[in-house]
Amino acid sequence: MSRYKFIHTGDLHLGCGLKTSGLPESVREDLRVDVWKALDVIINYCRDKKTDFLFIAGDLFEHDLFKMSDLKMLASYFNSLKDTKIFVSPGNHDALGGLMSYTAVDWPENTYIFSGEKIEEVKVDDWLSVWGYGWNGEYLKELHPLIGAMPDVFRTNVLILHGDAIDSESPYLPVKNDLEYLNKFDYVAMGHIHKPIQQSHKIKYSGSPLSLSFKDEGKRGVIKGDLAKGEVTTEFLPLEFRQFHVESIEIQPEEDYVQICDKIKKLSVNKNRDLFRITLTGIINADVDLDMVRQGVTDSFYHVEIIDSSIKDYDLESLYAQNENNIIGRFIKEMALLDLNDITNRQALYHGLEALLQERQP
Ligand SMILES: [Mn+2]
Repeated sequence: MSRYKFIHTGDLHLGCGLKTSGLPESVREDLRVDVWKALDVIINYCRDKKTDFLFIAGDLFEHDLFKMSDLKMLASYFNSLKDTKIFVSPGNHDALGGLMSYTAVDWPENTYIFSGEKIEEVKVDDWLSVWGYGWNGEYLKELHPLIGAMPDVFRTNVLILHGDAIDSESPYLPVKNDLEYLNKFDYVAMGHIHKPIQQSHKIKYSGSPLSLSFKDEGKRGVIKGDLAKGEVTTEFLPLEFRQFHVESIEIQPEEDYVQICDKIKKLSVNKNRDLFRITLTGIINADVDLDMVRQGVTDSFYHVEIIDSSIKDYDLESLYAQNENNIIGRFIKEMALLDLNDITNRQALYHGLEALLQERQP
């Protein structure tokens, strides 16, 4: 063949616990199901579009949480692809030396797991080579010891690698200073960074195919590409999964409970699917109970977190009348000499009051 189609993915983290995400267990359970759904979508895409190669750049699963039945399920998915050859370069979470490892099951004939001592070449046909390397342990400090044979410039060479092309100090195979070597390949399918990032026109991260935390804002998907002699073209293919949104809203002191709830609800999109973290800023009416606001908006979202960075709007006159002879009263009097229409002065006043009032509480 003179032309091939491929999909490049990685960092699915199948079997992940998401314990550190801070999300409620019901949401984590949905996300764990979503990860398998993402694999299902990718496998079906390869089958429907008659994709020749599936390149998986590591962290396909979590070795310490994955069960034997999960590994067999993965193998059965791979086995269902009759016309696609699958190449896997294991990463730090699915390392060959992990608690659960690729070595524990037999893989179908269409699957190749890179497990050599060095970066290894598979000659696919008379012009195309696919190279890869599988991690054994948790950390890899440098690329140099992994380099064996050099790619033949007269062939078209694809490298699948799990490592860090962004941070040169990373303990996860830093390759930022190895661009001369990486550029010998026509395409480098990278894994480890969860965001889709193009390090250069031929060194690319597909990112994980779905978002799993508020750190993963924005679209996620896979890279689809075409391989021809000496020529690789790629395109990002977004997948439709839950999105995480981080937003902020400025509250005005004149807004009441219903108005504030409505303002928050307006942010909701994909009501039954997406997750929101909304920070409230500005000055909020002291009579509005934020716990009630949280309850009032919860049904408009699949999951919403309201973070309060607002300042309470105090009734200064009555507060002064009650505290004329103590430090609170003196503070209000002092601050009143400043221009209180100025937002910075007002915030200083409210922050100071908040601190003083809290101190006074038993
Ligand atoms: Mn990784």
